[in-house]
Amino acid sequence: MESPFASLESFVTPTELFYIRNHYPEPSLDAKTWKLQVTGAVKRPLELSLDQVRKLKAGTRPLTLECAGNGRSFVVPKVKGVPWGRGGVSTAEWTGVSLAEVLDQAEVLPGAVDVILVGSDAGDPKKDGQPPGPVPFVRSLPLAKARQDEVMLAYGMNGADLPRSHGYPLRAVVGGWYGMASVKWLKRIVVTKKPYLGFDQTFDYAIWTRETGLPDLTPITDVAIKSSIARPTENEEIPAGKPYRVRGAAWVGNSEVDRVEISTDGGKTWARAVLLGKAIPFCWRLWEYAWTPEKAGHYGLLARATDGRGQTQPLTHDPDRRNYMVNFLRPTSVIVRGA
Ligand SMILES: Nc1nc2c(c(=O)[nH]1)N[C@H]1C(S)=C(S)[C@@H](COP(=O)(O)O)O[C@H]1N2
Ligand SMILES: [Mo]
Repeated sequence: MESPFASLESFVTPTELFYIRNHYPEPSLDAKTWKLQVTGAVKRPLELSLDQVRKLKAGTRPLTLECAGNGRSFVVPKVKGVPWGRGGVSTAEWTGVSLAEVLDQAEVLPGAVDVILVGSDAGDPKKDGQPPGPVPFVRSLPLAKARQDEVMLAYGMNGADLPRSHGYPLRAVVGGWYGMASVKWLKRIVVTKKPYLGFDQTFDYAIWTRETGLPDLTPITDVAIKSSIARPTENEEIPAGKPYRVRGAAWVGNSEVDRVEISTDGGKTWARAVLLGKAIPFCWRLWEYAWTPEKAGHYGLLARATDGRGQTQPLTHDPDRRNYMVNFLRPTSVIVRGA
């Protein structure tokens, strides 16, 4: 389910409007009997009830999640997968413990490299390369990322218990990474001494990189810099000669949004949008731009974000990214009507 990106008004997405991406039927878990197991390369394997998780050092912070397929329907030529428009991105206030805290409780052994997050859901992905039998939804993080404070195990969302569709009773929220790493309905954490190569980070949710010049299959991790226009919407009609509030959001994984620029002439000239509020790590930044179109006609509006490292959005979709990480500049068509 997409979030209605066009109605984006607030920094925090109301829970009922937060996008939902499920691969398999939602498991219905009973918090009274549910347990989180922590096993593998740890000194003290754990089995924690929800109450025990809640007793660990808690925190609340906002984090933005974007599905790796967000914007996929804009890719030309068409690619396979859920045809997301703009609404595969949302922000919530998450309450829970840091994954680092749980790993510390279990005492990770020397030589550990990967932390596997196992969901309670499983099914038939109907994709090439899948292992036989029901495939569980699983994703691993390298130990270094798992220990960052933006990686949480959350039981609360926007001040209430996590709803079932968002992973009740406990989910991972991996700030800065695309949504596939934020495993919902978490049941087991396995620490390993060799990198995990599960279906959801090899056949699925992987791209081609070419650091050596050779195509090298690489699990998707950090969110690429992106700006998205909420208003005007595609083919919206607006009057000439009056100020119009162009608005949207911009976000990036492992950096911060430095600036957002708007072009109303197909990229010939650019003007700075105003970044609203303050920068919050691993969260989107809302922006707006006052535009007074003088002449009637058809316009293509572009919003381009640049991050703190100078990375900006590409002009076209890189086929090495397959059907993921869609952040190329794509104009929103606007019809300006004369007075
Ligand atoms: N167990 C489990 N976790 C999951 C998924 C899933 O299907 N099963 N989908 C992932 C994907 S691809 C995304 S984008 C996010 C979406 O989280 P949301 O549904 O709370 O927005 O959850 C991730 N975690
Ligand atoms: Mo996703």
